Parts: sequence; structure tokens; C-alpha cells
Amino acid sequence: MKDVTDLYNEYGDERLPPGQHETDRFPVLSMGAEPEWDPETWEFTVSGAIEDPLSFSWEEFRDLPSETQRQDFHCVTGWSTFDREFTGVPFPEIAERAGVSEDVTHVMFSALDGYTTDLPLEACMREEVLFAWELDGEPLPREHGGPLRVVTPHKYAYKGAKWVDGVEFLTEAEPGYWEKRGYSRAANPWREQRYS
Ligand SMILES: Nc1nc2c(c(=O)[nH]1)N[C@H]1C(S)=C(S)[C@@H](COP(=O)(O)O)O[C@H]1N2
Ligand SMILES: [Mo]
Repeated sequence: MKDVTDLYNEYGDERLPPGQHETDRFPVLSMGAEPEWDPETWEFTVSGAIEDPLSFSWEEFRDLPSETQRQDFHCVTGWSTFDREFTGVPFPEIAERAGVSEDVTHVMFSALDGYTTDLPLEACMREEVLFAWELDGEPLPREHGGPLRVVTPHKYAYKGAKWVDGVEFLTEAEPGYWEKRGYSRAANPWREQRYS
């Protein structure tokens, strides 16, 4: 298994970002109710400024090359949980298949509950940005975004869309759900970029 819990080294000496506390629990934070999902009709779409618009059924998505990583998880409300194991597809795998145009600067993730979140392209082109379907060896629980969520261990967790069902490649920045409501576009926990 790949252990990426040392990525904080890029930003400083402390594994726990400033203003965070560590918890053994894994709290749930959602803006609304858990959305329905049907594995028969679920479709994951890749769109925007790319050579090949893609779409995957649940079965097709699960056949993509995947890996398991040990990661830390930092919520902007102040808690962090260490050493979680996520299994899924690294973001660059999807980007390579889509053929991202040279003028793409940003990415928008969308989800079954209407949630969206944006990130600069370079913040997504990292192996630790996973489309994950397993947490700690079990199918990802529904409340944590099952069947599929994004994890962003180098950013506050609101950058990781639960129930993700699409990614759009953008040629200019657009704010997602929390970014429109005053949360940081950059969201680096070690720089304590909570609000914009
Ligand atoms: N689709 C969707 N994704 C979401 C959210 C949401 O409400 N809907 N909340 C975000 C926020 S604010 C956080 S902190 C994390 C929480 O993930 P967890 O519930 O697994 O702890 O999911 C993020 N992804
Ligand atoms: Mo959050």
C-alpha cells in the first residue's frame, strides 16, 4: 500500500495542520440528505475542454486501474483523522484518458446531491487525489459519499465531493458550492486557508 501521510512535508514540519485537532472518529458532514443512487443507471461523466468526452457505468468505473493509499483527512471545521485507507482511481488516470486541452486551468467536480467543488488543475493532477470506493477495507459507507467520492488529503475535505458523478475541465475558474459561500478556493490546511 502507498502511504502518502507524509505529504505535509511539502508545507512544513507538522503533520497536524494549525488549528486542527485529531479525532479517532470519522464524523459525517453533508449539506443535505444522502442522495439516492442506482448502480444500474449511475453514470460518471467527464466533460469540458478535453479531446474525448467520457462516460462510465458503475461496472466500467470499477474496472479502471485502482490503488490503495493511507491518507490523512482534514475538515475545515477543525477535526483531522489520520491513517485512513482509501481505494480508488487516481485523478491523473481519468485526465489522461480524457486528453485535457492545453488551456485547461481548473476542474469542477459534481455530485448526486447537487454539490460542486472546484480546484486548479495542478492541484488535481496528483496521485493522492482519488475517486475512492473503499474506506478502511470496506465499501465506502453511504454517509461518507458511497458509492464514490473524491479525497484530497492536501486540501480541506470540502474539496472532496462525496457521491461524485462528474468532472468538468474548465478554461477559467468557477466557484463551487462552498467556494461561492466564502470558503477558500485554495484550501491548504497547513496555510490555514479556510475562508476567502
Ligand atoms: N456531495 C457532497 N460532497 C461533500 C459534501 C457535501 O455536502 N456533499 N460536504 C463536504 C464537506 S464540507 C466535508 S468536510 C466532507 C466531509 O466528508 P465526510 O462526511 O466523509 O466526513 O465532504 C465534502 N464533500
Ligand atoms: Mo467541511
